[in-house]
Amino acid sequence: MKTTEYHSLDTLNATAIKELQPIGEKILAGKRINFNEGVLLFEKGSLPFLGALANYVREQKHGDKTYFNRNFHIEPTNICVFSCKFCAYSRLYAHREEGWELSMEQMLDIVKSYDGKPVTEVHIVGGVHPKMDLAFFTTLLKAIKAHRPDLHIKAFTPVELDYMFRKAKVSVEEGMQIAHEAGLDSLPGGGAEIFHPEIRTQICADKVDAEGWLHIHKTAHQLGMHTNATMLYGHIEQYWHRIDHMERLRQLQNETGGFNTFIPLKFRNKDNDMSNVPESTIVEDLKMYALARLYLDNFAHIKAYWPMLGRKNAQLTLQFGVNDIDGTIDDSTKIYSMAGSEEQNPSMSTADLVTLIKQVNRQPVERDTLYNEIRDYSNLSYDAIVANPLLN
Ligand code: V47
Ligand code: SF4
Repeated sequence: MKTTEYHSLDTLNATAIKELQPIGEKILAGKRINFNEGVLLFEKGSLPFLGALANYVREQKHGDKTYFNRNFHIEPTNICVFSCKFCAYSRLYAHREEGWELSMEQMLDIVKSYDGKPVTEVHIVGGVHPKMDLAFFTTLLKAIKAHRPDLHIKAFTPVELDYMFRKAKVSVEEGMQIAHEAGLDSLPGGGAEIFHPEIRTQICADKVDAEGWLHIHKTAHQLGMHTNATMLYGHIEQYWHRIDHMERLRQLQNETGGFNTFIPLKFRNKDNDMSNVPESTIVEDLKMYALARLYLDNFAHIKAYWPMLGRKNAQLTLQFGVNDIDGTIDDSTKIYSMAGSEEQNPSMSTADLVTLIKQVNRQPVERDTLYNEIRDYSNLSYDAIVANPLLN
């Protein structure tokens, strides 16, 4: 077994971080790192080195604050015209008896089941169903808003929107205007995968490309909407593809400032056409979060999606640049459980989420979708939260 020999602290410094020290100093001075520096950090940065830097940046931006929100998910269907190789969740229309298709009434019933509950957001994302078109979804958006006007609707990835707009024969600008006027408040981050065509053509060749994805987000930003961005990492891509992905996001963010959050999504390999590709280790996962925090200096927030990572790992990410751990969610999210995540029924109460954050000495703060702070839970005990129907 290979062991590292450390003769003194000085040797430790010299061997482990000499090459990376100027990059570290740049970060500590608040300067932006470039593409090559990002790749070098991935290739040569040790986890403690990257973690210390990412934690520094996180604390500069947010102190100990760790955000979560109270939301629920609706997945209208898993029928999909596309066949992304990593997707364990979708079924082709020809095999629709193996999948699900929620009717308008069923989706409204889900919304109504949260009546009186203090959720602030509904997250709606699913497969690309050939019959659920722009007219269907604008009717849904209007019906949700009519029932609960204060609920923030974060819905549809550019993959779904691009298909809807093309089918309705409207431009991206017209389509986004229609959807926004019907009640669409913001866009989630999905469908981004890996932007670079060298990888994208191998894992999801037939859906919207990088330029199309970025154009839809840019159009949303120009309408005053905020959006998220994701990256599906830890499969066949190399480090430079990840940096390329983040570079494209950083450039658009420079232009519009419309992104709220970046969410690295760890590839899970169960029951899909990439099951032969091993999953990344927790060390790689934490490096990814740290690099996201370091490279995306113009993104306010880095989010860990706990249903995919598991609760204990989500706690760890809070030391590696992450300042948001999504929401309470509900057990209807299937895209990860079907691809093998630990969380088969991803649901956590507010009291559980707050405990998870407090256990690692961070400050739990409930936010809305746009990061307006709703409540600081630092001084509320588990029992006090559980006892208060407005909080749990
Ligand atoms: O785009 C699909 C990913 C995404 C797998 O904006 C997989 O707040 C891992 O974007 N292994 C959709 N990931 C989900 C998404 C999302 C999730 C949580 C919060 C937000 C937000 C957005 O799920 C897809 C794809 O990248 N995905 N299959 C898989 N096997
Ligand atoms: Fe369809 Fe989305 Fe699955 Fe791709 S990832 S096959 S677009 S549901």
